[in-house]
Amino acid sequence: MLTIHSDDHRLHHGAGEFYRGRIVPCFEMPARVEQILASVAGRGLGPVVAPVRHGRAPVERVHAADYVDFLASAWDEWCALGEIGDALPYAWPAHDLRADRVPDHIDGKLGFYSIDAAVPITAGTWAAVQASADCALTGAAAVLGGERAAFALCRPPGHHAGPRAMGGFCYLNNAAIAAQAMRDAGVVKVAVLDVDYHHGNGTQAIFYDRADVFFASLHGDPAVEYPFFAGFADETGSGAGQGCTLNLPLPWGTAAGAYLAALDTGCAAIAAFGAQALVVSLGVDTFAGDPISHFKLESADFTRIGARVAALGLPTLFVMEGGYAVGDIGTNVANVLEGFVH
Ligand code: Q9C
Ligand code: ZN
Repeated sequence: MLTIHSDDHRLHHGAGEFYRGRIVPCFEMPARVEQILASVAGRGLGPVVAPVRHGRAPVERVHAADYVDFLASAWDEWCALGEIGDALPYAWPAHDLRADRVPDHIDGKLGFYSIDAAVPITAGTWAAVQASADCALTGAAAVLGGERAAFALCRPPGHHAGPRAMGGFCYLNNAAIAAQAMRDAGVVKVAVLDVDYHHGNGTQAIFYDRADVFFASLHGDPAVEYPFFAGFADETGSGAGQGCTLNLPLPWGTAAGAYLAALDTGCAAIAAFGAQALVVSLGVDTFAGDPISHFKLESADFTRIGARVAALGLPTLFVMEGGYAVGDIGTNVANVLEGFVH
């Protein structure tokens, strides 16, 4: 299987995030990708290639232009204030506040264009974010060109990023950008299967009212888990997209038995939808050893996930999302890919 990877991910390296009342080192760190790359090479999973630059047009098919402008200029606006730390949001237009105008000040813009504070912007963030989207787009092109499957080793991840907001370590929604590129290349029905531990609120929002892209997600129950405000079972799509969103929230402590049963439900829905291509938002933060998550999958279970996805028989693009047990992340990701191939 082809892997698409760019060293530019290293340009994004946030210093810290809020965790239980303290600022701790970011869980979403460059070492994650280095570990995955080592495992992909060690298992002999196939060639690793650099992404092709695709520019802003395919990005703006799913994100608002003013949001992309914000991401591109945020670091310079932040530095113009003489700041030295990472740019971080701290004020949001929640509930009865004014969400109908974009603030002039960068501190206001950071809140306007985000859903939480887990999105540090550093000097190299925009370059890394673009390279990450290019990995997904290059992977989509490979699958469209006839490859059975490809693995976009994206970092930073993307599935929490909505049409006009960053959040949860995500800036551009790599999986959604890839799915839209498949649609624009003529694939009539595309499915996104999100197996990250967290609900893919951004991907859901992007496709919520559409009948051409099916979104299925298995995740920690948002009643007790980030992102808290999306991912409930009663969110099933709207308008033409009614019935094209499937949320399968699962309780803390979910292990392989219940997880794989839910995965079967998700895969059956994708088959029934009649998808002709598949994008998998591949998070491995469902692992028992993940430091910020509460499922109980073991490394061997990831091989079974890959095998079940392969059984759909669809041209498949894997897009890297979360997973924060850095010592095991390579094994777990390579197990999914190996389970798919074998
Ligand atoms: N500070 C992905 O897995 N909340 N994002 C972290 C600890 C945000 C996870 C709480 C979790 C975002 C792509
Ligand atoms: Zn996650």
